[in-house]
Amino acid sequence: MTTTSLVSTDAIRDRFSQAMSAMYQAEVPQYETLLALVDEVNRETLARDAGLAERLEAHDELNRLGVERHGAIRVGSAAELAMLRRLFAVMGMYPVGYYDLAEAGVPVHSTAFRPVDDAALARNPFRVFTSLLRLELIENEALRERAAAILAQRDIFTPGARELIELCEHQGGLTEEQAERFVAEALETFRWHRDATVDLDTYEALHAEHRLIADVVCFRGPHINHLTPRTLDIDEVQRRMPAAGMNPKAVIEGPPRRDCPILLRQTSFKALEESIRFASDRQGTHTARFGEIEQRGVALTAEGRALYDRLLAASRERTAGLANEDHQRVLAEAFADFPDDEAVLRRRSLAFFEYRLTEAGRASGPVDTPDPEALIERGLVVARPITYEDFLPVSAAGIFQSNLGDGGGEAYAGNANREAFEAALGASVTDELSLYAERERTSLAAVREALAG
Ligand code: OOG
Ligand code: NI
Repeated sequence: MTTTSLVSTDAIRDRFSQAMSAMYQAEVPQYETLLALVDEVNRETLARDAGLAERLEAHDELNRLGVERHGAIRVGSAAELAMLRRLFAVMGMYPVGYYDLAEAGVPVHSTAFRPVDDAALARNPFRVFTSLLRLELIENEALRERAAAILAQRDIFTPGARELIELCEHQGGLTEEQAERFVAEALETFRWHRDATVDLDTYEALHAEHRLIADVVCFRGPHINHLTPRTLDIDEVQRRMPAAGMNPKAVIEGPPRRDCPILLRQTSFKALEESIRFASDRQGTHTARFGEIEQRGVALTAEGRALYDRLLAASRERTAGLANEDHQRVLAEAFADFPDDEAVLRRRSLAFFEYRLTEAGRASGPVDTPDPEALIERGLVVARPITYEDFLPVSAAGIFQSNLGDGGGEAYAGNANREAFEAALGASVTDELSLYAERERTSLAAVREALAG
């Protein structure tokens, strides 16, 4: 192979996420409004909280604050999902996590394509939550077959994208010029199409079965259905959305506001009704695209996650039907049993931390203990919460459902089927917990080794 230099996967992902953002802002003007609101609230939050501003600056996060954190698409077949896996690999994005949403009445299962190592996450953490329609859950056999037949006829990738993916796989990367073409070609897969591939009657039949089925089956491609910037104050953005002309979903998903944020909090403006031209020239509408915001906290261990799931489940009856302010208040009460102190989260192994030497630690000679808490007490080591980089099935279902109208919530009989998902994907999904555990373990081992003398 020649020594023509190849662009890093991180750089390609960064450019792609920027191109996607520009496209989505042009396609959905209300998303631009959301970005402006998020920016305004972020600025105010930073002005009010100098400590936060300093921490973000120190971790080199300030200049990337405005960069989108994730987006989402839904595809219809194994072939589409498997090709997407190869497309995302060009950008250093790999399938992490398995999410079953059938239980929550959404006939899909999902993964997140995302960067995996620390450096890549720090450079640009852009992820795409990717759902595969589970046609097998459609009971009406004729409709199921019709949907499969329609899907079999489309190719959601451009020939150029296919070529460049193959080239990348053979070459081990893309050159500058190829990367630029790749971004443009890949973007086509995510573009909105005002023309449906089916007639209005077919759309309506699929829509009546489940709105999501119509969304996946009736168009030329899996249009990006939302993008999600990072907010520093999700409660405030939620409050201000109506005045800025947006219709927020009823409640913020995830844990309540806390001193030590955990996992992921999310909310969105609801999907807009957009006009569509159906085959044989009839007009109609389709509701699919929205804008979301997220605020992330520390990743939880299996124990921490079990506690989170338990408290969330226990709060469900009490929060049902409440408007956001009350919902959040009751949720906060329900989470009183979840320690809200970094040291306690660490000592009780509820959350993951990354250990580093302090200056004193670097200057120190050998130490007589490997116990991280003792090392922290002596000022030789600091522990920093590891940010949760993944998604939450209950929250994801809440986001889906806020856009499905009434009656979208009945569970499907089919169970989670990770094997089937992985078979469709053509690869296994990485277990997210193992990634955090590994990062914690490596950091602790390095610190111990340095202090062991
Ligand atoms: C995906 C909804 C889930 C999230 O952030 O949890 C999601 C979709 O609507 O396709 O994006
Ligand atoms: Ni999302």
